[in-house]
Amino acid sequence: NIQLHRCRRRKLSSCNSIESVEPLTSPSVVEARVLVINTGGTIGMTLHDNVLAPKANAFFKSLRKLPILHDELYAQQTCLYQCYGSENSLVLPLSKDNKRIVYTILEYNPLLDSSNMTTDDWGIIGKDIEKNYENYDGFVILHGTDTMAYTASALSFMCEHLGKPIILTGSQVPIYEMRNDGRDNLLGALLIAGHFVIPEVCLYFYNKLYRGNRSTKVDTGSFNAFSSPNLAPLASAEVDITINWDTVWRANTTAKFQVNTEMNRNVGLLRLFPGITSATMRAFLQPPMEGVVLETYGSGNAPDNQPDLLVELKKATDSGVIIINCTQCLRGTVSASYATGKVLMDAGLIGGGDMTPEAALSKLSYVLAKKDLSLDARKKMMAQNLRGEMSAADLAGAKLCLSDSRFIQVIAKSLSISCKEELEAIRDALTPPLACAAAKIGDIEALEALKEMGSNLCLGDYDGRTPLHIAACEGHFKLVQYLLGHGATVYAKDRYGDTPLCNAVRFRHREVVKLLRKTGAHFSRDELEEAGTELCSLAASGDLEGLEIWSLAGADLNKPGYDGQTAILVAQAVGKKEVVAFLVQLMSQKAKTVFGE
Ligand code: ASN
Repeated sequence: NIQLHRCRRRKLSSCNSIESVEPLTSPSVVEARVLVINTGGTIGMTLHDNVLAPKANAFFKSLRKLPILHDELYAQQTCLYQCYGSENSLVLPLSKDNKRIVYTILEYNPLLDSSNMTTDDWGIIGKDIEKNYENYDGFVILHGTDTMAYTASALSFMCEHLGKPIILTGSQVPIYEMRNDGRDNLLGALLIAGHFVIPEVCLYFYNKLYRGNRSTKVDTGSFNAFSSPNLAPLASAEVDITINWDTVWRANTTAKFQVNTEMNRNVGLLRLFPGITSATMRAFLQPPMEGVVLETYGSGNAPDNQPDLLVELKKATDSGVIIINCTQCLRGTVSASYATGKVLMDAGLIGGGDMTPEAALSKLSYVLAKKDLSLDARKKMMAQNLRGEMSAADLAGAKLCLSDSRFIQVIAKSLSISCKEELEAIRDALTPPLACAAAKIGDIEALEALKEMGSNLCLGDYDGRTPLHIAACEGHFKLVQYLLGHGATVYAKDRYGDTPLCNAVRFRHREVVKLLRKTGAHFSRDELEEAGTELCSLAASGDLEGLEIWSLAGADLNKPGYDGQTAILVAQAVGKKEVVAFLVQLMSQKAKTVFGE
């Protein structure tokens, strides 16, 4: 078992005394890594002079003493501190799915009450995620609740082509108090980030996982402080954690993850109120204002009997200010169904659909920072659904109904099933293995038919192997491309901890390896560590093709094996001159690409 080997290797290589290593409790334990970025918020606050304020350097020490958030025995057995000691790492108790979540805490200085957060702080979080992206399976951001929905929305736009979960959480009561919601919130966020490849910026609070740019703070005094009024939660943590996979947003691209921290600060939120004067409106829309979210009444309405107000709006849009029409109501969408709504469209406002004001504002800030786009292109972008922040226009009728599928109909009939929920249950049980079978033979049409039925092509079979794993094994380049274009994730791990990239390398499909790498696939820290031994053995046997594939997959050709020898030294020792020459050539090619970038 590869994972067992990995765990053992970490134990043996990192402990000073091998005798001190106790046997592993279970050979099938898989470790996931999560980076926790602690930005501040109530979760880590204590009382000073009768008011709550963040307390520095206390969080890690306090979690270390909490058995539900840290298993000290496992940490000792696996020499966790020797491996990651300097990084403030902890490990959760074994999960129901036999996983260990090792998490590392990166604490910001100073810790902030989220009321003090600015656009710059969003950029710092984004850059830290980008820097650490390849070393972790998921990210948890501890954050104050007051502006959490703004940060979640902003990060959802800043993080382009995201493939891993980023989950913001915090609490209403500090984790240091006896009765608090911080422990549950942190635990739930860690479990979801470590177990599920949900490629979204999310917000986890009070047993629910929300899409970050759909959420809003609705309660100052309840543990149930957040709501996602226009989109059902992505997951609920009840007796079991249930993911609503049909709702999960997917990037559908073969582009690599990147963080774009350029944000335009000349944006604002204005809430209409009865009696607002044109002077107030004019003052608000003055330069340097470039983008405004106007919070209107009901389904996007404003007074149509105050022409001076509408004149101010029209003047601003004519001069290039983008104004988005969002509703003041907690739930629902704007539509031009009233005369009082139509006047705003005539004044050049763009309908914000069912976006939250937080999402609309951060989207404006992100879109307005795209200096190379024309005003029209920016306006168009504002009306588009970029990250699942707004519901698509009514697609009713465009999507094939589940019961339209002949195949599902036949099965439903033979099992005497007719209701929607049972049909969906059958679909969800049957389609993952069918999709894997289609991937095996490279049948894109079959996958398309499954997709039309509403199947999720990212789900794995009984071994957690997804269609992308299978296509990567078989080297079906076109199919890999199709799957990546339809939301498949390169970060899916099967029960052995293997990703599609590991599979493509193993079966030596050069082009597939290149495509997966282009999409952002990478070896884990452990796999990169172990690559040295594999490279030495390939060098010893003169396997040039193998060496090339490992190099393409991102392995460092200078990485020493378990005995400190590198592939080139091994090749020299066994007299394989052609291998030495080949390795030298590969290394110089790699150096050129690095410098060329
Ligand atoms: N004022 C706090 C903050 O946003 C509120 C909280 O975290 N519950 O930082």
